[in-house]
Amino acid sequence: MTVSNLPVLYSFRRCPYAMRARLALAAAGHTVELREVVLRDKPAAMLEASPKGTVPVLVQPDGSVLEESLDIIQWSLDTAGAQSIAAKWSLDESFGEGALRELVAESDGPFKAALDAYKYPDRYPDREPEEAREAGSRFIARLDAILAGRQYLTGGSFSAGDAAILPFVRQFAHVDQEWFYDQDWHEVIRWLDAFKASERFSAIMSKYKKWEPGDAPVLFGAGA
Ligand SMILES: N[C@@H](CCC(=O)N[C@@H](CS)C(=O)NCC(=O)O)C(=O)O
Repeated sequence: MTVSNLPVLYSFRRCPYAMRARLALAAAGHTVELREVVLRDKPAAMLEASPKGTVPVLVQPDGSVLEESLDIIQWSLDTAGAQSIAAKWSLDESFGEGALRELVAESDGPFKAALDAYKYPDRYPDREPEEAREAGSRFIARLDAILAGRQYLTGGSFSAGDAAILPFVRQFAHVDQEWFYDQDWHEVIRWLDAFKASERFSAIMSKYKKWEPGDAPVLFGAGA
């Protein structure tokens, strides 16, 4: 396969949406050309493909564009190699696809809003950081209950749900690690710490220099 046949992923290392897209692409066994974006100086080629200007963006060789991280996860699952990981939203009947999607929606909605207000109090003067942390904590407590007795959200295998939610829980934990690790969330702390120590995580957190047109292609994923 030549590089020109590979999808192009516009990505930003620390963006949790881009992180979950990279997690899903890697877990599904895909190889893409990664173009590291600096958000204050987005490349024209990315904006041409996706004028809304958020990362991640996945541009296929035929020119079609996925510009939402959940769509990139879904594409990763739909096209995953048969032998790849838990390439499903759910592997466990007791916590099915609908429930997992609802959990991801809560993560992307109320939890993300609480995370932002807690992490960036100056940007959200109308919301008390303590109240925001409390609201976020309710979601963490919900995850803690789900994770009791399971290694991952849907059972014994890393799933799209773990990929979709973990980068945001990591951000929440990092606002005040001392406080977070002092809470009674043993299951979430175990799940988060195992993720942070995993090969899977280090493989998606490599550092790349900002992409410039004409750069030699940088491959990311299974075939990199
Ligand atoms: N709904 C989008 C959200 C992506 C998003 O907001 N990404 C942020 C970075 S984490 C971004 O690109 N913001 C644009 C900017 O800061 O200019 C998705 O799921 O892909």
